[in-house]
Amino acid sequence: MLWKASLEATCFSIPQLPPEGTPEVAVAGRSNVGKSTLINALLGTRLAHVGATPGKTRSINFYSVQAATPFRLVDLPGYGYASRSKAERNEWSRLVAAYVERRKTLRLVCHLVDFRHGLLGNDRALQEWLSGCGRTMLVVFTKADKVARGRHRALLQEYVRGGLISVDVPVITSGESRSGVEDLRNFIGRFLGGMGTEGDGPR
Ligand SMILES: Nc1nc2c(ncn2[C@@H]2O[C@H](COP(=O)(O)OP(=O)(O)O)[C@@H](O)[C@H]2O)c(=O)[nH]1
Ligand SMILES: [Mg+2]
Repeated sequence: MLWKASLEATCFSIPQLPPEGTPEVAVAGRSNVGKSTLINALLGTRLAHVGATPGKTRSINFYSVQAATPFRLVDLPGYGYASRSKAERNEWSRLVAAYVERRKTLRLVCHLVDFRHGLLGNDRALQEWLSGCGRTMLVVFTKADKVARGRHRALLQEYVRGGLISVDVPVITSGESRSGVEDLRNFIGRFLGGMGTEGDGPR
């Protein structure tokens, strides 16, 4: 099923966050992991800005998505961009922490990880933090077009054995070739559709 989406809000500070409403699916990952590219592929638009220079997005962007279960896709600013100033990093963590730790309508966090590299130190830190907050996450590998097709299975197994937290088998995607994008769209649709009125996950 096709989704229709529009940019609902761009927030640089806590008071700018839109009121809690429809369920939210957030997308998180290191700067340059391919977050904007994947969001555009998922939504079938060019709403998200694909950057040549990493670490530019400091805002949380909310996309309102019309689907079988309407929801908001939430673009969290990327982390791990070292040359940012300390003050800027603090501002980042305050805003993201306020959102991730307190948002009642946040149902799922898609954790984007570069398929070529697997989980790096700060990816593991993110996973621990999210699970400590009781958040449900799904690992989504990106840039799969950069890895030979024949290696996908073994590499996925290697990453899973190396330890990762994911509510289901990680989805392998490429925003560039669009492979896996439909699988992710279907997963999100099923996940949101399967939620009880209490907001429970599907399984
Ligand atoms: N080969 C390839 N390059 C990608 C893919 N997704 C993103 N990129 C490139 O990676 C860079 C960062 O992408 P962007 O979506 O802005 O990453 P973000 O910082 O996580 O939002 C850009 O140069 C993109 O063209 C992908 O699936 N395959
Ligand atoms: Mg981006």
